[in-house]
Amino acid sequence: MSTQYGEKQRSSDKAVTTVDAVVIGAGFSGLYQLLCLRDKLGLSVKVLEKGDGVGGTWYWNRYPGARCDSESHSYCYFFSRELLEEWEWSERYPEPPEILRYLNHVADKFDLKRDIEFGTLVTAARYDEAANLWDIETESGRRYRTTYLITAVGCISSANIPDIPGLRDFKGEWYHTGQWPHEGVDFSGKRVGQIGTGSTGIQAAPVIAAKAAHLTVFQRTANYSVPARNAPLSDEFKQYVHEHHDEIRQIVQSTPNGHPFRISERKVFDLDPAQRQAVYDAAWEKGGLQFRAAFQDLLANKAANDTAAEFLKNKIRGIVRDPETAEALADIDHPYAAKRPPIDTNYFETFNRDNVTLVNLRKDPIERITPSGIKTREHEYELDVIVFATGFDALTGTLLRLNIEGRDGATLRDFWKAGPKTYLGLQVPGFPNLFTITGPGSPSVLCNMPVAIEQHVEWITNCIAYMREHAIDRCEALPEATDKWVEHVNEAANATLLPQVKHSWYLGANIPGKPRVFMPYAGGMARYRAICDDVAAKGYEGFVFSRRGEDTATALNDFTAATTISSPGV
Ligand code: NA7
Repeated sequence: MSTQYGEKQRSSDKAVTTVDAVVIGAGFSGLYQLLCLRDKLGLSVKVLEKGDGVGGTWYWNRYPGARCDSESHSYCYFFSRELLEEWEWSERYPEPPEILRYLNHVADKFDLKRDIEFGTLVTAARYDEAANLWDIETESGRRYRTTYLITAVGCISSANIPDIPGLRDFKGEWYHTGQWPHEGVDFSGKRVGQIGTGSTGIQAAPVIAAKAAHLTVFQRTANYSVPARNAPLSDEFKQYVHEHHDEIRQIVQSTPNGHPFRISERKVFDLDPAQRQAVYDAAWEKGGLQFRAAFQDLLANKAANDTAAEFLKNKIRGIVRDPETAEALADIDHPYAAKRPPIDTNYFETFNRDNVTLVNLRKDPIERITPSGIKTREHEYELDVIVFATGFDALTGTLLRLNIEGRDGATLRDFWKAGPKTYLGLQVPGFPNLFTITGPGSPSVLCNMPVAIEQHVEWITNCIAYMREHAIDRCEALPEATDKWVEHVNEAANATLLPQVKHSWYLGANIPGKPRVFMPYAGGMARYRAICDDVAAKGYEGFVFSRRGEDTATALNDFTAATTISSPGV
């Protein structure tokens, strides 16, 4: 224990809680991690959660129009047959209140809340090498000591509020969609300005426009969107789900993106233009993220992608009546689905309303926020409310804000200053026994999240179980394995069109000064799962196991040498 920290520790001993594991966050990942460590392994566990309830993303994102864009029957846990059988979703894409009901049901069913400290913001975590324990500080002053520290903080939980001059002087109300007031916002009779046209802005605009006196949408980058075709689930579909849990699980766990549909095996240029048009027409009618599964090569071949892009741009031109607005909305500069592809309910139709205006920031950029609205280079827009649908400091933002210090006081912020480096998205060298659920370098946001989460939680649980069975105190990613994994993450991304979008948050480009590194693993969830299984089967290849008091050079497994990333060819 370092002197400085040791002194602090003694002065507030009473407020220190010691447990086997601390999990940060009580969303999908934190709840399941608690259940696994406590009820399967018998560990003492505390979950530290900033919010006053479970739900993670869904606790915070309650903006108008918020809806999950994974289909409900796949946006759930698959680990418990009983849970699958007793829960019934009501719509194709659930809204936050329904997802929160589901997660509260899970938390109550498995009696999880007694081990969750709500309203607890973690402000720092330091590894104490001599004790092989993590010391965790919280905003309230309460402290925790733990062997295993597991972050379950989600990938899109740190709001990005752009630093536009003048915001402080704005006399109206303003909100970020990811920090939405729980009591809601009344837009009636108000002039609303919405900045941002990502998945969130595209969901929010139609709902805000239906209430507000006027909505002005400030668009920097035009975006594709496919109709979600949300609807209540029919009795027939609910019956199908109840009878096919195993099959649905098998599909979500074997597809590259964890969704309950398979990607077509046909390629775009296998079909003639008329046949292709028929495929796109059918996919448009079906709606949702499934559109990108219409052909197997949409994300690998630019010419193939161009055909989808042109189809979707033509849809915009066909829907939006004002030609100038239609052109600004269809002036999309990146391949379809190379940025996160939104799905919507009447987004483009919203621009046919008399009370909606589109401002094309590429032609007329925002200069500043004034006390009464937003001033672009050429116009001034009087506003009562500004809605920032401006996204998140994704994948790394929340992890860095935890102020994590590993071995020898090295900080995660410093280790990641040129971009995140992890082994399998699960661990970082120099940070023993720290596990990052859906961390950068894992499929995370490129996958239906609960599917990625279940795999990570189970892998971490098995790893900790293995350590305990073999009296191993410490697990740490090897630097060589980490470098190879980072290389592999880059290769996987470069085999797709994804890194070609220079302004994508997958690359960190939405945050000024953030290193431009492609962060999620684009090699597919099924392949990733097989790689992780293989690593574990080989005695946790690429990780080093050691006992307290021993250094990593006397590792208990055989993998101190550089390892190769096995590619099981799935
Ligand atoms: P996104 O996808 O990051 O979208 C943010 C939007 O805000 C996007 O249109 C940005 O334009 C825009 N933006 C950001 N900063 C500015 C400034 N300074 N000026 C103008 N416009 C700006 O976030 P979402 O919340 O929509 O979606 C995040 C994920 O949440 C989504 O993938 C789902 O998984 C759920 P840009 O494209 O950067 O030019």
